[in-house]
Parts: sequence; C-alpha cells; structure tokens
Amino acid sequence: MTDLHTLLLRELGPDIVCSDEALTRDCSHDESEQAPVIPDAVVAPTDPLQVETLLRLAAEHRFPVTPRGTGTGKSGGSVPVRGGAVLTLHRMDHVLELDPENLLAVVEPGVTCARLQRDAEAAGVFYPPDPASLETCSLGGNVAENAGGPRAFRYGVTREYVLGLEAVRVGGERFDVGHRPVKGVSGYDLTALLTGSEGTLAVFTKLIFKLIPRPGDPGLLILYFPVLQDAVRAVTLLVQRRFFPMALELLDRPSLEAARGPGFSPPDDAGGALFCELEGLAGNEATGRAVLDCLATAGCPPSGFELRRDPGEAGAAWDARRDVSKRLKARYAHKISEDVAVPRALLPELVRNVGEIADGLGLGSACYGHAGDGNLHVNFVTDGDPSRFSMAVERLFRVTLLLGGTLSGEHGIGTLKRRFLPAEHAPAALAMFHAVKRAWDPLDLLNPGKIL
Ligand code: LAC
Ligand code: ZN
Repeated sequence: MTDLHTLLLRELGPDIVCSDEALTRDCSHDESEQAPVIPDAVVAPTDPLQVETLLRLAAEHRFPVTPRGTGTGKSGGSVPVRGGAVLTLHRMDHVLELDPENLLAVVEPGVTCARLQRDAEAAGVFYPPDPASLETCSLGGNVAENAGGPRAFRYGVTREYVLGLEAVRVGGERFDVGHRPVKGVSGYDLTALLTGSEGTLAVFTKLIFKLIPRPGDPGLLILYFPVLQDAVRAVTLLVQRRFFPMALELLDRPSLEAARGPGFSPPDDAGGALFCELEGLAGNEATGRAVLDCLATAGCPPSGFELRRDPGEAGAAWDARRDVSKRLKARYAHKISEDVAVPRALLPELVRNVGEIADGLGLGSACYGHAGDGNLHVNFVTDGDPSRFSMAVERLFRVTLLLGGTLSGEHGIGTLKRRFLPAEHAPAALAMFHAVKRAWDPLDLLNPGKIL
C-alpha cells in the first residue's frame, strides 16, 4: 500500500478509494500503444464533492492526478505516466436531465455515449457523435478528447454539442462554464477551451449537451472500388456534387480483410470501399441510384455495391467497421496507429504517400476511417521488426503537415504525439499553450505529461 493510498483512504474512505487490484490494473492503460503505468492510488468518486476533496489534497500534498473515463482513449491520455492518483469517473453515471423541448441533456461524466444516444432516441431526439467505442466510452472522456466518429461528417464532432459544463480545478474549486441556450457569447469561451483539453486543465463533473431533432432512419450504401485511389477520389467527387450523407467512411483492402466476418463479406477483388450512410429509408433507393450515376458520370464507377436498408444488416456492417482497429491489432504482431487529417481533396495525395512510406520501409499499411472529414486512421503493420515504425510515423507527419493537415483528427496528442507538437505549431502558439496550462494548473499536477 503506498503512502498516497493511505492518505486518500483516510480522507475519502474505502468506498471511494479502491483497493481492488483488477481495477488498479485497468487504470494503468488505455487502448493505445502507450506502455501501462500502475498508479499509486485509484479514486472512484460518486459525487462532485469527492472530486473537490481529491483536487484540494492534490494541491496541498503535490501529487499528480490523472482523470479517466473508461480508458478507451487512443493516445495515452489517461495513462498515469507520472504516478500519483487516477481519478476514474465511471461511477458518476447518471443522466440528470433529458429535455426534448429544449433539445438538451445534462449528464454526469461517466455516462456512456451509447446510453445518451439511446435515451435521446427514446425521447424522439438525437445525439450524433459516435466514436467507434461508443458502447463503452464515457462522455467525460469524449469531451476531454473532443471525440469524433463517422457521423462527424454531417453533424460535426463532440465540440459542436457541448453547451456548457461543471468542472473542478486543482485546489478543489468547482465552477460552471458555458450556458444552456444554444447561443451564448458572454465572456471567453472556456467550454471550447476545456473541450479537447485532454484532462490537463480541469476535471468535468457535469456536462450540458445540445441535442438535435431525430433524422430519418438510416440505410447503408457500401460502394466497392477496384483500386483504393478510386474510392478515395470518389469522396471528393461526391462532396463536390453536393451529396451530403450522414457518414462517408473509407476502408482500404487490408482494413476490408480485417472487417470480413459473418455479417460482412466484401468481394475478394475490392481494392477499397466507401461506407455511405444515407438518411431516410424511403429515399435510400433513389439516393443510392443518384450516387452510382454521379460516380459513373464522373468516370469513377464502383465495381460493386450493396444497399443495406435493414437495420440489422446495416448494423452488422457498422459493427465490422467499428472493430477494424481491434481486428487489425489481432492480425499482425506489431501495429502502430495514427490519426492524421488533411483537407479532404488532398486525401489521394495522403494515401499515395502512405503506400510509398510503407513500401520504402518494408512495412505493411492499413488506412481506414473518416474520409469525408479528410481524417484517416493510418496504421503501419508488420510481423517482423517494428523498429522502422518511428521513421514511418515521422515521414507520415511530415507529409501530413506539408499537405496543410494536422497530427490528430480525433484521438488527441496525449503522450504519444507530444514530441511532434512543435512540428505543427509555431513557437508563439506553443508558448500560449504553456501559458494556458500554467493559468489553470500552475503546479502541473493535473494529467501531467500529456499534450505539452
Ligand atoms: C475508429 C477509431 C479507431 O474510427 O477512431 O475506428
Ligand atoms: Zn475514428
């Protein structure tokens, strides 16, 4: 038992300070390549007052605190790399308000994304953000990472839905930021600053989300292309011709092979595919035909397609798509996964470069994800020596930035990409990042070792 564990046990009690080895091990890692670190103590509050107490003690005794949702992050954001306490918010999981009249929901940070989606749907409204881990990921984590997902293409990322929140700073002070009306420009937008701050500035204890009216039931048009470059080109062609599906996702051949299973069997000769989610089942056939005509006219016809209107069949394909990351990991001895984004029309350039980088270093690659947003999960894979991954990633980032892109579309910087931050941001911007961190957490106790 560590000294910190003993201190916290005395102050917060055994219901809140966990002595369970399995939970402590869970709190040592996320879903990224970041190596696990066992924390000195794990605190699992059920009430904001306990969060206040922990963050007051952290300032008094100067120990690090790493906030955590359910550990589905992809950049090391919730790994306690400097030791100290992990603050796991999974027990604060109440939906406090669901208000279809005002189109808003107020929830605690441990509520899962899927739970809010289901509650919203039952009330006849819609919460669009849909990260692949939606069944298990927590909304607190979604806001901390500004999570995306396929539907960000039409509806935008988590940021667009956070109206306000309640947070606690190191020292234990709890306060509200933002507003409940959909509009509000009173003071600096601290809600926007905290969204995507990766748990480095404050801990969320309550979240106010905007909801929207429910769209028509979706169907899924899957387009198969003979070569990957055609699938990639089709993305911009469709957008240029004003098609605006709910989601527009790309899978290259290795990703299609990983996704293959009982509910999803792509043709063997497909070089790439697009998942095009269409709104309103009644209009699906007509829209589907219009998409196919449009691509044929533009000289980029798919070699095959499937229209899945049945929710079970569409759901099976989406399950396969959401599982690609895990299944790729299982197929290769080593995989490193990146999350770059470029202006959409430059995706063909990005994909061409990924192929060249992988070939040049004798690695495999797999690209899939949110092509409609110019955001691809680029994976380098090998069953041999993974030491060339770092060179591959450096080259990938160089190309991405030359194309006017960004290091991370939705997974965040965390521990894994922090050394590359100066490649993307000017010294003056980095100095402002540091100044912001100092203003909120001068002792660098809250989620240290992340982003900066
Ligand atoms: C996905 C996760 C990895 O899109 O972001 O599958
Ligand atoms: Zn993703």
